[in-house]
Amino acid sequence: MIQVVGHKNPDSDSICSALVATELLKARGLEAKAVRQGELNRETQYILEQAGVEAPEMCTGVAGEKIWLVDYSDVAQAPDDVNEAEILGIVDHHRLGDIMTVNPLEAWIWPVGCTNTILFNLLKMEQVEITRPMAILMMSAILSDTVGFASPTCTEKDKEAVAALAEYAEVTDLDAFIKNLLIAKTDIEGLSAAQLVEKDLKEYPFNGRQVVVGQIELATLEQVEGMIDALEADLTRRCEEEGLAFASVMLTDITTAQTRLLYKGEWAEKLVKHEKDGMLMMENTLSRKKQGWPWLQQELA
Ligand SMILES: [Mn+2]
Repeated sequence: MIQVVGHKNPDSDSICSALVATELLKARGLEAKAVRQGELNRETQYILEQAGVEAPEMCTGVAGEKIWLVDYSDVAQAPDDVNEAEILGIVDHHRLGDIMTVNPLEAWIWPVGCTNTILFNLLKMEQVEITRPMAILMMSAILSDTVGFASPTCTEKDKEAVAALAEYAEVTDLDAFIKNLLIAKTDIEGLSAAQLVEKDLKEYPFNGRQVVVGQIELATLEQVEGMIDALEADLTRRCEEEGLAFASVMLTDITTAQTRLLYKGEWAEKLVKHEKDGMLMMENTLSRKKQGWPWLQQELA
């Protein structure tokens, strides 16, 4: 049995790509199951409901198992016992991480907007039947990762995939489909500061230390207006408890591509010069991968 496992703190792409990659492996005649490393966010719950698909089961460890990784290739985002697993495959659209394998593996790493775009192309290439639920999973994940095609990570391949998948999914009004998805994506009602920071938090090793960069996608920055102090306090707490050199969270208005960065830690002083009126605003910044994190690496170096 091959376990297909997305990254820690799973987003919609990570969950949907685990489910779809499992179908690809099954179509090859292999036994496979999708697993997840954490709770589903609201957007993912909404997508699974639309598709009528069960969530992957919780991953309880991969030691001694054969696994595929989807949507990452970093040890920090893998199950803690990944070094005791046999990695057979990777499907990803991030920079190449630090995973090592013992045996040759199948790796599909493309610079596109979403792991599901790669999977869609693999399914086509291998002439695997694309069911309506699979199509909904894939197109939702692509629209989520590319923020409805607005992200600079979006490529022609992502657009082509969604256009084709909309037919399999029998979606006739794509604008309404995107709107409903983005409403689910930006729903943060009732979440605590700690839950918000945790929502989409990624850890990176950098210059011998650990840093974290979270992102909260919003319909307007006003959604978190009353929570700035609590969010900053949570970043400070994480630095103290986990020995991080830097903890940050991007507050991104996905309708205007304006991002406010909250940040704490020993290295925070390196960024103060970019503040205006006590705020660090990143204009035209939607993507952590292509914009936020590359800029931070340059500033923190
Ligand atoms: Mn992704």
